[in-house]
Amino acid sequence: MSNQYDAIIIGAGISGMYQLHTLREQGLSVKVYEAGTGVGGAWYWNKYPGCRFDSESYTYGYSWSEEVLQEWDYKERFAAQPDTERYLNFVADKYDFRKDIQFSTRVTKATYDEAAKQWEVELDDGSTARAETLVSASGPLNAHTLPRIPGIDSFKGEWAHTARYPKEGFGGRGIDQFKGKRVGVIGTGATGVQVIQEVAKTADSLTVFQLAPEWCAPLKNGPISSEEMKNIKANYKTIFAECNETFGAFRHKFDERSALEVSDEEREAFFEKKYHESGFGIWLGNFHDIMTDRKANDLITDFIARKIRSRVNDPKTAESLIPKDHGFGTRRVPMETQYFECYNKPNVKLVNLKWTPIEEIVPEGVKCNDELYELDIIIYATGFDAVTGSLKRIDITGKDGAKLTDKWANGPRTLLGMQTAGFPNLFTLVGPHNGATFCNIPRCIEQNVEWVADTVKYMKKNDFHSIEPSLEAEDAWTIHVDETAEGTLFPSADSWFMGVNINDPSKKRTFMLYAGGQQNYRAECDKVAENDYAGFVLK
Ligand code: NA7
Repeated sequence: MSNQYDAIIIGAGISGMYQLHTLREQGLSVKVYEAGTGVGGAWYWNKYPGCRFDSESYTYGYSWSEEVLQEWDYKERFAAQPDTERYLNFVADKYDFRKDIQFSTRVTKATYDEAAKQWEVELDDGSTARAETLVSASGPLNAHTLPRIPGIDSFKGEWAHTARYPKEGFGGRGIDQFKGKRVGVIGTGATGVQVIQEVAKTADSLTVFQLAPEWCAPLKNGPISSEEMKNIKANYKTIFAECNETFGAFRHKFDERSALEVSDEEREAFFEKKYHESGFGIWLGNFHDIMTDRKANDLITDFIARKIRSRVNDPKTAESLIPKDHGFGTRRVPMETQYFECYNKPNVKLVNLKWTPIEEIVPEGVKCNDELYELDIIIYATGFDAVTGSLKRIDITGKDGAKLTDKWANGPRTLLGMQTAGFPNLFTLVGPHNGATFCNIPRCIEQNVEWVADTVKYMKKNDFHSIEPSLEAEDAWTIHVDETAEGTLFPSADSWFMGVNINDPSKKRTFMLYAGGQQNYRAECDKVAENDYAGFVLK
């Protein structure tokens, strides 16, 4: 059979490309199937204006290639999407990844053949392929969701979800795409915030439809000088080693002091300093207990609320922009650049959907219960079926005809977020309950990929052809994951961290990530491997 490989990888993003590299290095035959026409995953699909990192650029790239580290220059502290897509293409070219990637091909079905100990995947062109090892590298934020609002298709203007945004902008108009246009943006998460800031610059009018505000904080982007870049290149080893030691694999490290033990003046000065630093420092470099202690969290929450009030001229609009139902950092913190100041511009209007919900999309625009907003363009920044969505969209059948969607109907169950019992040889990179889900993602992707590569090597060396978690070990990990969440304030907020998606009410509210710290997760994975894959059943 010609479509027979040692390993099949689903997705050619950051994780899929590196997994291809590591398995190919072992002399295995590997095939990657990718739905897009190019490499990059999230950085291929999310072409909306304003899309950029919230991670420091130089901490985001691959660390495994000294050549790439030395050859690639970051121009901005937080690189924009086109740069990152270029970077990933540069790596793909350098390592000749494309020869093993089949583009414009979606895996629709994956079935485990227990007798042959092989996965058979079905592709959207009707063909099939088989391999002993199946690696899902399909990304935690890939299955985008449109709102459940009637009439989306009836709109006679231009529209797109941010994750399927037209490459050259609407109508191929590039930077002029919003000139003279009435634009509506629905959704104000990390993506909505980035897109709103850009559209506000040139649109004739921008109407923002906000269901729930977020606790946004300044990104403080800026150029990286050639001198700085030289310095970064000389210090990559230290930089990555530092990242590997912290909770989220950023250079930001929680302050060892409690927010409650310092004086009011000291605390205010510290918050102020963090607010003006670049990146996630205000969140992940703050007092250690802002994410675990309600009282400590109230203090930073109050600080950020005061900042929003000071930046928005109209007090009623400011109140609409201040979250009332969750504390700072309990949902993903969007990083912004003059976001709140957008609402001081005469061409920008905020519609609070809590007061005036959308009834339907009509040919002319968005109809709320009090008013019809006539629009030329609608941008849906309404997020994703996070973490499990891209796996759910593949019809995955394991041993004894068991469906993955049935197994995870009440929430994911995994061991290390890498595998789930009953689905041997299926590895889920950045899967649910995996340390890579709350992480400066490429740092943890590398850990995930290397762990899988080492596991495959171990199996080959010991002549094993099947690996899956024991049910006991899987139960213990699932309990442990929930305990990591209970130690934080994450469960106090509805968010995609908690599996909440108002556009998919069937999704169970349950913790989807791993909140024990990536450095501890890394240690757990190492321990399991060192103990001959304790908790896994090898045959
Ligand atoms: P998010 O963070 O899931 O945000 C989606 C936004 O869209 C959020 O404000 C939602 O409000 C809003 N939304 C969702 N459905 C609707 C409907 N039906 N009507 C109005 N508004 C809606 O996705 P992002 O793309 O911003 O970010 C995802 C991650 O990508 C981000 O965390 C980064 O890590 C990268 P809600 O919050 O549900 O009240």
